[in-house]
Amino acid sequence: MLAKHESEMKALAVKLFEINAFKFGDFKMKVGINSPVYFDLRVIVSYPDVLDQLSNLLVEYIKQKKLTCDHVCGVPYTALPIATLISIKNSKPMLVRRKEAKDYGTRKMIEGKYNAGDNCLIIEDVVTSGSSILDTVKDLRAEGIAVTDAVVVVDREQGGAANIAENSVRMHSLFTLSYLLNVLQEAGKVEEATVQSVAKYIAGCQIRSDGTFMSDQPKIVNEFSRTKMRFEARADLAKAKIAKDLFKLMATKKTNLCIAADVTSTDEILKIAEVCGPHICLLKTHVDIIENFNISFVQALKSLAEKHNFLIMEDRKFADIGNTTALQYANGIYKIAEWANLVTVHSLPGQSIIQGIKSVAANVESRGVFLLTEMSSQGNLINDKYKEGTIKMATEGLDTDFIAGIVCQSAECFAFPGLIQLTPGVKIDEGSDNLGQRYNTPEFVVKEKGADIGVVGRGILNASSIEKAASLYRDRLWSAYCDRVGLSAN
Ligand code: 5BU
Repeated sequence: MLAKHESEMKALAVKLFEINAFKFGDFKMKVGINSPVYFDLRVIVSYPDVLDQLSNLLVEYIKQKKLTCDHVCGVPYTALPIATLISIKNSKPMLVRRKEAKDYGTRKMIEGKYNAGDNCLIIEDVVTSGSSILDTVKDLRAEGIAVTDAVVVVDREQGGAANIAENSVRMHSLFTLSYLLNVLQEAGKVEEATVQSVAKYIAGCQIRSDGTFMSDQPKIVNEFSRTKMRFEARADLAKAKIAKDLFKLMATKKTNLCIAADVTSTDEILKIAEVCGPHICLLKTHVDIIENFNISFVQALKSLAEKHNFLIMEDRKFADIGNTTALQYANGIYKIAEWANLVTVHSLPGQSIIQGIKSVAANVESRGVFLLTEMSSQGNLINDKYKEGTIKMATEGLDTDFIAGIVCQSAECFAFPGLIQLTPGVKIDEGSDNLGQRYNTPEFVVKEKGADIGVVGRGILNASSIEKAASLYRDRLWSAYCDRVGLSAN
């Protein structure tokens, strides 16, 4: 720990969280079990200011610890840019360890100029069991290079320090996981419950350097499995402010029903909003099907949203380049940006579509998008590669603070608990319409398919009493959610 630079340390910890260099969720680890916390420091190469700040603090830390060396060597690959900066700032030559020996020329594992007997300081990004450090140490020692110390950015506190100490290497960590968690809690970025869940997991999951667990049967409870978590806890993990708000709204109002107000007159929509308002978390529009759109309609709809505490989503399914989408979102007759809290967006054009919308959003905190990852219609052309790319955009892209959720049909689509799954194609009588729409029951979409919010249009709109139908769908969707997370429905 670097006491002298506490405020910089804290600022960097928060920054790393904000750029998704570490996140909470349900992650598959190398050691074969899932973890509730995941570090991915590879992203820092996209943020030169963060990389610079981090390397400055590491240089200070090395000075404070009085670690002297002839060379520095980063554990491949994530730590390489960090080690490069330390090498330059400390004027210490670098060594590079290959991951595989070349199959031509020299079969050297270590690149750079050195002499047997030189001393090398190891630089690593994140330590779990310490096995990656030990692989690098082995190759350096095979060349006669002495290794006694390793400087790491984050120690996950799962046994790594002890494992490498057994091989006569001292570990010095700039951050420990507990320090990072405390800083995030102090900064109001995560709740105490989240910190406790991670702590419980780490305590129950100590690992040896060969990847086996310390206890015969590690008691690993990952409390961050998306479909098992309650909305309140997921609000804490959400990156987008609007997703946090929607999770909380659902939990307080006890509803995960979105009504698709697919009617063509403003009066009809306002009637739906007035009558069904108390039962819904979200009212979804297709503004371009309205025959008599006008600005006073928008004002009336916004007042009803406030009165009954629901959000408005325009299901516009934007799909153009960033600039055109920005114009479509903010301008024209509808001026969607002014009244829709959320809009749906195709990931097809790539990251730029999100940037376009975000650039003209009325207020980034009260706006956001849902990315379409799967569709309910028969024969749609979305494939696995497209889906993977979409989820990557929602969890690792530059605008995760603007992505509230995913429109999809299955729980397998994504694991991150901070995103909301919105699932259309819901009806008490399953089946299909005559234009390719496919329906599943509220229980099936929530319990089997991972839906957080169920979208119901004609199931309610065609009922003799839309108020009663909305109340019925609300009860069925909410009970299914309660069952799923182990809550009592009342
Ligand atoms: P329905 O009347 O319950 O079939 O209405 C479903 C609504 O959800 C409708 O507004 C569609 O445009 C919307 N929808 C959908 O049905 N399927 C999808 O995959 C997506 C949106 Br994305």
